[in-house]
Amino acid sequence: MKRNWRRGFGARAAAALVLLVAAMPAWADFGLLNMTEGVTESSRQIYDLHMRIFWITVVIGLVVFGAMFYSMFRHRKSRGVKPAQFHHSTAVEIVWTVIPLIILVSMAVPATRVLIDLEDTSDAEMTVKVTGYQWFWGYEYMGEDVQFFSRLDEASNRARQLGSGIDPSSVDNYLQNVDRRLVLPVDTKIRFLITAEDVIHSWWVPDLGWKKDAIPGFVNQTWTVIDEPGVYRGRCAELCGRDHGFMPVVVEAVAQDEYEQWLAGQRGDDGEAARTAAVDGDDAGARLAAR
Ligand SMILES: [Cu+2]
Repeated sequence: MKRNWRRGFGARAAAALVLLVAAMPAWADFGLLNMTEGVTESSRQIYDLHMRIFWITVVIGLVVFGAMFYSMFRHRKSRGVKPAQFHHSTAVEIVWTVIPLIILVSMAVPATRVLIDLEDTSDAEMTVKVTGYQWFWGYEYMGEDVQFFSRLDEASNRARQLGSGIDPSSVDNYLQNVDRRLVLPVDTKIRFLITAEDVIHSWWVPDLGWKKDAIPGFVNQTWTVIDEPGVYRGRCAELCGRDHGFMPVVVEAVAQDEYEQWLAGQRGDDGEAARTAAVDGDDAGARLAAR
């Protein structure tokens, strides 16, 4: 009877394994759940760090739970196994001190390297000051005489109102769009000075890598070099108040000459045209109209 049960268990375990392997193609979408690799050197470094630590924890999990379940199965009372009576082993003490130490060092060294790199704002070619307000962002291109506010776009803002009757799924980039984008050049080391006017906010565009707190009275700094032109969306990552969910960040990375052109245009008309321009969706026409 006992032998049958064991054979049955083996068969069930094998069936479970087959099912698991059969379900593997569905794991192809794992990337959707995972962190983004982003479009900057720092975001890739952070991603690599994340994957390295993820796999270390997977291996630890397999070893620890594997030993645990093996022991529970193999040394169970019904098999007549008698518990060992020893209570001290110098060898085990040494092993379970040294192994975690090696694991910790192998995580701490690359993590520290990345952290130090993220703080290194030296040799920046331009500086943008980011200020968090309740509930929108202010951007100032230092030394360029260009500054503006970036608020939730009108379409999202209308749809989010109670009883608006507008289906949010009909709004392009609902709650992830702004009236004025932060336009930045690619292949340029950009320093960000990040602060806030009222409460603590946090400026975060996942594709750029880090998120940085915007704290009243403090100026945090960080930097980026964006590799590819594109539109990168983010949000305030701090619970800053009632409308926290309505202060998205939209960064538009463009080629250097396009950026120069845009900057010149902004300097030229510090007036109504720029202030009232609205960007709806991603289509190029609306983008150009907004510039
Ligand atoms: Cu905020």
